[in-house]
Amino acid sequence: MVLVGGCTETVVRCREGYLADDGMEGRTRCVLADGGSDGGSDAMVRIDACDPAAADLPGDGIDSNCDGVDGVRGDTLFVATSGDDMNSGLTPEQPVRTVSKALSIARAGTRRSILIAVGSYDAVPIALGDSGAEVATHQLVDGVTLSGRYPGGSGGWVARSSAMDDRSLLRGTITAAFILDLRSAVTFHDVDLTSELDGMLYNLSCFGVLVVGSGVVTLDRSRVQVCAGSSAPKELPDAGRTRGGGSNGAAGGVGGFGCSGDGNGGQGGTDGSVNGANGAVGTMTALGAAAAGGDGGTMAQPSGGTGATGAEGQRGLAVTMGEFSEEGYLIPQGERAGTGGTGGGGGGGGYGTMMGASGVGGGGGGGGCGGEGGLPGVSGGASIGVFAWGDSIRVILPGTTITTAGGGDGGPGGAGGGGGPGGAGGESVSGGRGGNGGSGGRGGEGAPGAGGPSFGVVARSLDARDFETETWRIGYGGRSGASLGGRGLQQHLFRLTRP
Ligand SMILES: [Ca+2]
Repeated sequence: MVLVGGCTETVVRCREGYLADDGMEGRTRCVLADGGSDGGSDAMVRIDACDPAAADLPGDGIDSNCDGVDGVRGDTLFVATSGDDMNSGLTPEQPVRTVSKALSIARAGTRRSILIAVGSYDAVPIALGDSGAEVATHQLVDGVTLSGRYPGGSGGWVARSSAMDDRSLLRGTITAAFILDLRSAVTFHDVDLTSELDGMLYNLSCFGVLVVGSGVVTLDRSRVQVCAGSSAPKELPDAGRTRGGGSNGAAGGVGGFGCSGDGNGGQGGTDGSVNGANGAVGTMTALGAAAAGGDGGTMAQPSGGTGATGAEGQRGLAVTMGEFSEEGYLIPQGERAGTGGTGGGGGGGGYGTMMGASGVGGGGGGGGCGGEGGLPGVSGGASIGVFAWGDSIRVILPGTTITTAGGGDGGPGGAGGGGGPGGAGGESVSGGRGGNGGSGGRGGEGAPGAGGPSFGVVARSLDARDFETETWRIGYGGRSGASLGGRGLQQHLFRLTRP
């Protein structure tokens, strides 16, 4: 068997320019043809040689232990687009078709190196969470190393393809790859990860790699491309409801009831010495004072006054960015807006004498209820390259490119409901008519949704030395749902703080 890299356990063949040499502890190795006197460093000699007893880590494109694969063959699972998930995955001749299958074999066994031939690999859907909803994402295994860009087949499993456009791409929905129980490490060499999202969905964030636990996450010469967080739906939230009106004042007598005991209409004047009562005030809101009740009528001015319109309800408090948890980004929701104030009660009509008759003034109408506050707008989802949740997760990105499509846009809040009408003032045959109650105030406008953030790496521990050679292409944060609101955050690194 002739192997790429130069030698096997029994037959030594060296690359052009190198010679076999039995000089080292009886083992054959390949050295430069000039005898190594001046032709190269010892490091170069070692690179071209292999030694069955050597340690052989996968992912460096070198078969150090002469077993024909990058890494240790007995610890390796093989994935190729020419493979089949009915295969064992245990030999180069029996590759599986999906990285998902290789990960499930790794989970059930002891092999921790997955070699992936050039090609695209869609995640097989798995059930997640209590709902059992299926999501196409790669569930990683603690300790696993995934290495890509091998030609596979007759091209072998040691040297990488020489064409940089030959990639090994793992595709997932929402999240390309995740692990919830990291204890040691997960490592990617020359593996690209892409997450995709159906634009019709909302309340979702996108991740390249999501990790929970502790340990080291390494993305070496990889490209991570993350979908945009979801934007708010096009439809506005429903407007707040209009609530009830005040009751009418009685003919010649008592005032009508306002909303929930506020803004009651005034009692009509009962004799010449008692004027109609003023209507009661409505309720105040954070945006306005309580609506005044109408003045009670008098003998001289028999009609009761109209109650004032209730104050507008408080606008919903705008949200900025959501919190993080081990589930990722918690998309925030603003508070519901405040209810409008109750209208003022109408004043009671004055006592009157007309055409020789006398009469009690009509009762004032009750104030109408304020309208219901508007619903908050939906916030945009986040777009995050690598999300690491845990006190001691180190993220290392040598030569890796992180691209995020950007945060989702927030939507506007719903309109407040209109105020209920005030009750009509009561009539009086001989006295003054009661004043109408004031209508309730409009409910407040719902809070706008926040624009989603766009981050390259989110982690508690961020050491700048871990991110020296990366390329960042970080999309914008999403727009706020407020008409003049800003965007969500857009940063390479975002440090989680302790809750
Ligand atoms: Ca090897």
